[in-house]
Amino acid sequence: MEGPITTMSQCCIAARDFALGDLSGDGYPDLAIATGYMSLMMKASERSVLYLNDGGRRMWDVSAGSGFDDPALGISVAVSDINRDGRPDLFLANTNASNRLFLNREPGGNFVHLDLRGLVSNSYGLGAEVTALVGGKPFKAVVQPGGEYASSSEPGMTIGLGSSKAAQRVTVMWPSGMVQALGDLPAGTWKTVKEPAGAVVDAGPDGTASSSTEVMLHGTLHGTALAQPSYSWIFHGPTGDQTLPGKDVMFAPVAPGVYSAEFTVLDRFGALFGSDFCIMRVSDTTAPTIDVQMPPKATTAAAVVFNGSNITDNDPAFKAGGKVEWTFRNGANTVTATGFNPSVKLVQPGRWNMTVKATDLSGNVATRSIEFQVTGIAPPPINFEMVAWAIAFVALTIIGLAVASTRIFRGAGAQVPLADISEIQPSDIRGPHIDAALEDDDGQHALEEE
Ligand SMILES: [Ca+2]
Ligand SMILES: [Ca+2]
Ligand SMILES: [Ca+2]
Repeated sequence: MEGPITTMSQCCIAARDFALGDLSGDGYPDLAIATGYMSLMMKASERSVLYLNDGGRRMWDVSAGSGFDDPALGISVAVSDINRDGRPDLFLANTNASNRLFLNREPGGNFVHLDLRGLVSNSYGLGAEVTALVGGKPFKAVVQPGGEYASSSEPGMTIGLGSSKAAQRVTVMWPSGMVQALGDLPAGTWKTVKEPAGAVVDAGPDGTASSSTEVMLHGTLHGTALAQPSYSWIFHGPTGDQTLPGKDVMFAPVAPGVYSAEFTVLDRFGALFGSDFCIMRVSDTTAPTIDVQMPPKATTAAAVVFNGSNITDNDPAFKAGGKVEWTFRNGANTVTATGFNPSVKLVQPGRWNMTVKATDLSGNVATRSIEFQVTGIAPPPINFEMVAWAIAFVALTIIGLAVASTRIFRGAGAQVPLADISEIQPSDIRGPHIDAALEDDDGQHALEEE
């Protein structure tokens, strides 16, 4: 609770447990301390201590006469308005004496009491922050009843008003982050506050869009306000996910298709508070883009491949299902082709006009025309070296044929190798055919007879 403790009446209290509660109903928390220090040093004469908060300026020790400081080893203290009179009472648990319940008879001011019931948050709204204006001053307290040793204060919240007639602009900020405004509550109000359960995250209705127009989407949170929320949209589409921060966003789809648009709300701790989605159907109103790579040379000699690989469209299905048509014109000559990379033979030399027409799956059309030159087939240049080789080849062939003819006619079948005749020995010209010619009648060789 707010209301700073500025001065302690004494120091070095061996506190075993403590509890805060506005015992005096002035809007400032008071303090009860159980001092039964559980150690070998503990003394049966320990006293629990009670302090009243003097308007945030100092703490007064009011133990004496309250009965709260009777000698006993107090180990646990809790605050709860037992008799429901708007004044928090005290419960003190002792180890060596009876437990004690103290009813609060401090003459105090007005009050407003709130009991919180969480629905999205925890049941008692533990951790909820309650703020208000009391007598023109801000009041702020956190519902945190637990924490005492083996006990718990009640989870309710008492707003001490002093002499003020009302707590103004009372607001509960729930642990969920939902902010619930209660308005002005008059003194004596005893109210059970339920956390809003009807909080609905709404992405809005399903809709349509096109690839050439933006659409604004509005996310809403019905039924409550949320403290420090974070809003975002995630569009799950044909080309992947796209995230846009904010509650109201401009949806500018590029690719056509069906998108799931998910609106997400995070609470102040970054935890998911809720989400919703809608369906956006995006039509294709964007024509393809034509980018053609012209071949470096086009001749009548051979077919040429025209590169349309860079013809693209916003529709990812274009490459598979789109249509690309090519028309080549040269006077009365017309050649057509289809596909992204057609192979085209243009037999007429001269200036040609090429028109490329790309049509996406939704019927959007783009065209582009390009002029280019087709060259004819020129006679090959004379290569004198080749001519010389050819002449030489022909000459050698003629010579070879002549030699062969000569040998055939001269030899009449005598297969005698040409040689220096002076070196020819009789045996060199001996052979079956010679031998037969030189044999005499008695079968002897004529040369041998010589
Ligand atoms: Ca007080
Ligand atoms: Ca009471
Ligand atoms: Ca398109």
